[in-house]
Amino acid sequence: MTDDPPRRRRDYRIVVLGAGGVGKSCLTAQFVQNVWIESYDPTIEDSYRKQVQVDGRQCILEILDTAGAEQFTNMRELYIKSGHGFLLVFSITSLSSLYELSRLREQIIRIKEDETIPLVIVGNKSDLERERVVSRSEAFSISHSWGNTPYYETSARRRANVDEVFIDLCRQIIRKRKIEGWGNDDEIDYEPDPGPDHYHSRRRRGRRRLARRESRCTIL
Ligand SMILES: Nc1nc2c(ncn2[C@@H]2O[C@H](COP(=O)(O)OP(=O)(O)OP(=O)(O)O)[C@@H](O)[C@H]2O)c(=O)[nH]1
Ligand SMILES: [Mg+2]
Repeated sequence: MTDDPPRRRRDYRIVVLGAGGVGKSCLTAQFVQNVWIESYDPTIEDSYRKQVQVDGRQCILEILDTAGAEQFTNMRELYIKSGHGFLLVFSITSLSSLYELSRLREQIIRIKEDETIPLVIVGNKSDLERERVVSRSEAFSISHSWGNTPYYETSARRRANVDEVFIDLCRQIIRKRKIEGWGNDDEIDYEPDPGPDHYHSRRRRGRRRLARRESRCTIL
């Protein structure tokens, strides 16, 4: 496996992948900062840091929001190498965006040399039911063929199931670390807590520079 131990045992590097325009940035912005973004500004690369509590355990999530547009995907291999878990996002209004996920999953398995990498399939834009072209059964059959990879339908617009997809992924990472004996996750950190959320962005225009603010997501 190429999965390096993290600097801190409770660092969870989450990579958000999927075709252009499916809503990766909107989902990430809703999760990290509770904001809805109406306009479309293709991402080059954005990274966020957020502290969350999962089943009573404090976790630091490093979230990498990646580019769907082909011209910006040259860094993808590097992102995949460093990721501990992946959100594979498609839009329920685009069949080709669903098919793109198979290619991405194959790439992840090849690069990580591991078929048990934490993954969540995300069918976004569930508010656009009238424009749906991907049926739930079609998405579930892909989830089934991938060994029952969790499948969620989300709406970044309505903030539906947004926390759930990130937290599911964290739980999978925690479970995998326990199974693979990455030590006791409850041991002390190697580094001091980074404090409030951090944000780093590379984009063509600086339009979507979101305010830094301390936010937490607590799952009760
Ligand atoms: N109706 C609806 N529109 C959405 C939803 N999520 C995103 N959008 C819209 O879809 C467009 C693209 O969203 P982004 O989040 O920028 O898409 P992306 O996947 O990050 O695209 P790239 O950065 O190019 O890879 C924007 O205009 C959003 O407002 C959703 O859940 N519902
Ligand atoms: Mg984006």
